[in-house]
Amino acid sequence: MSSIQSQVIERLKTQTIELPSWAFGNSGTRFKVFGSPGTPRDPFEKIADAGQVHAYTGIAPRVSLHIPWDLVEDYGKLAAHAADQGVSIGMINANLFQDDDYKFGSLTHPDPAVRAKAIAHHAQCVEVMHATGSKELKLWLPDGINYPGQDDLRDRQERLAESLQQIYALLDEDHRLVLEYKFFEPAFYATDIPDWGTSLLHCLALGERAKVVLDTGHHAPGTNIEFIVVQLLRAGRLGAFDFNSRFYADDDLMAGAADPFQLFRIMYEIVRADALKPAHGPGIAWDPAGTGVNFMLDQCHNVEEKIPGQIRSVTNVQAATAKALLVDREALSAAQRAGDVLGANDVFMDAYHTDVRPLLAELRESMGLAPDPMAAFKASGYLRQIATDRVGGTQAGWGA
Ligand code: PSV
Ligand code: MN
Repeated sequence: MSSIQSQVIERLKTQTIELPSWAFGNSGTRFKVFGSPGTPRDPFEKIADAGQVHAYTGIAPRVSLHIPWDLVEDYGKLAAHAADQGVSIGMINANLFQDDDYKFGSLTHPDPAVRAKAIAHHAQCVEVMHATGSKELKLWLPDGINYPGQDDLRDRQERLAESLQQIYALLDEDHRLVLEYKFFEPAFYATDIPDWGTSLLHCLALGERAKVVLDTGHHAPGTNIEFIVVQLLRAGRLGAFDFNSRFYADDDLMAGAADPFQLFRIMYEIVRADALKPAHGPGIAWDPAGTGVNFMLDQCHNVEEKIPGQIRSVTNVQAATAKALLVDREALSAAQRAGDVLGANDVFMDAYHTDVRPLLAELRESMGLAPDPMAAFKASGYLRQIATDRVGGTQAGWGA
């Protein structure tokens, strides 16, 4: 093993990826949601499944909750259960997209009573943060309009700014607000936070504990996402990723499945900016105003097995990171300075074409893990066990 490879292994040991609780429930398209044997019936079972992903990959120690999908009576009990499973509660995601009152918007709604209701929902999320020790509140709005003239574009921005200020004021000093953007859907003509620029402007107006969330599926085809990563890192405002893959729109497929090269290019910019160090973790001082990024997955497993789907996504992000760390930065910058276009591209592509599987196996063995997490999980019998144990009740799904 070369000294570069050993350095890469040491860097990879510090990486963490946060899992979405909803990845473990059933999901689908507007055509059909398929059930599957062993699907969790409640947040406790979702967290148990997330614990398996961490147990086999060693780098997925947090689970993000979505409220009200993950409503429970006693969040102290849920946090203690998470600790028993070897994980902790990560971000709290607000839900502004499944209530009849939000037909014409939530934080941008023309009716102040509806806006007040949407703001109050965030107060409920902050209570969950207090009970679970979560430090990050994540917002994504479905708000927008379908027809020109349907509502006033500028007024909607003013209402949004005012609502966001009220939500920001609900947070403690050690809390962070992260604001996600999406270019379309469910609104089609104009979305109220369609892009990183709009999200960033609102975050800048709020204060230094407000950061942007970049969901890789929320861009038009062909968008250079790594360029956005560069800009947000320069501004110190990249709060989190929602990693997933897309072929067409917001497909929410496994990260790195559709375009592993794009994932590599994104992770290269992270490594280039020295932003791999996780925002949270043992020995890391949490700084809500700091530049730490939360690397999260936001995915749905509609036809594939869910726990293996999460394991595959985590290891895909890890493999892309390993390749990004292998880029010979000195050789790259020498070629760039010399104007050696193909030479620079070669250095970059060399790292991408490296087979990092042996290095990752070595990393896992050094962490006391099986070299092949997927094979080890499948051999464990957990899937058979949950299919036998979780009989009766209602399987959790998109919306519960
Ligand atoms: C919206 O499409 C989104 O990406 C947001 O992050 C939501 O909270 C999540 O999906 C829920 O599936
Ligand atoms: Mn998302």
